[in-house]
Amino acid sequence: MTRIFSGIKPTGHLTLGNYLGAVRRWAEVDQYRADALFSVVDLHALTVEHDPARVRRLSRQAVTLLLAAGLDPERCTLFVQSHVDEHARLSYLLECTATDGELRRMIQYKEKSAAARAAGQSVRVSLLTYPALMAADILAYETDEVPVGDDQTQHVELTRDLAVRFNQRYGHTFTVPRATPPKVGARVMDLQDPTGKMGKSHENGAGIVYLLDEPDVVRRKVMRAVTDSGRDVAYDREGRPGVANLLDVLAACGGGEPAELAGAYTSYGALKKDVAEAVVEVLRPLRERHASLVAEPGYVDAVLREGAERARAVARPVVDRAYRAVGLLPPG
Ligand code: AQP
Repeated sequence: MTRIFSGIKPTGHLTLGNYLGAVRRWAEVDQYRADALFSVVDLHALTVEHDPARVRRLSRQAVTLLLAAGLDPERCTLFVQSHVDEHARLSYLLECTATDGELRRMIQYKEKSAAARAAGQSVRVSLLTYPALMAADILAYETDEVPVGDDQTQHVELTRDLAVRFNQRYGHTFTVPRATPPKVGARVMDLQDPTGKMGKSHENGAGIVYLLDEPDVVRRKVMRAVTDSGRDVAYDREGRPGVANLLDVLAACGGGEPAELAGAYTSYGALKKDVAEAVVEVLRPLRERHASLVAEPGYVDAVLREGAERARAVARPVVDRAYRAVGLLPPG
């Protein structure tokens, strides 16, 4: 059976980008067709300045939202990364497989290290080694497919390179995975800066629709989305990224092809109204289920306990094998 692994970082409140680009497909498709593991990858949230209490709170909220979005613990394994030691154990071996040049070439490292320096902050070593940890997340589970949005495909490519290199050097140890981006919703852009992705850790909340936003907040954000000075509605990602993003979101929420949907509108106002209502409807059941799950903390704890146990049982033999392969003496 195909094995799937994917994760989400507790670096902010989950966004519409997370949902349309990743979580919806995990819930609606992936957990039914494969042996799927999904993780709130909390160690990754420590690679930049962080507030411990916030990371803890956001980790729990992310798990609760994933359940609310439809992940079914009877069908998939849902766990928190730091509950399974094998991720950190394997990450070190992969740091010993990667080169510093490879890690420095990662777009995310370049962007985030530049932003930290510009803000007068130092850059944590873990920001550079982040892709080795991400590779460990994937390779520990003999993963075949990694369903991620476009923004993560470079890291999955590096994971493939590391797996191939490790296997060549030390003997076959890892399955070589591949990224599987969704057909629609692969890259939801920020409503205020449609040339940049809608990312949960980004500063400008006005351009980001959070999954727990009240319907009126969603409407306001969509109605204020940046478009351009043109009047006719056309789908042109390069020339008119704001309008194209709205059409992409409409297609992802309500169906249809963005370019065809454009033909039904003669004004930006009408388009925005329909986008806002489509998003509100997609988020409504999710917000309702989230509210009832918050009232059942014991259930969420039990899901996480069992998820970590199942994940550990898969990862441990793989990571032990990798430790032996590189020449580390097994404990007696
Ligand atoms: N805007 C997006 N459009 C489509 N997919 C997206 N994903 C994230 N943003 C978009 C996908 O959601 C999954 C989990 O993402 P993440 O937690 O790694 O990224 P984030 O929400 O973008 O969080 P950050 O902290 O704000 O991320 P960075 O550091 O990248 O700026 C992934 O499958 C991702 O592709």
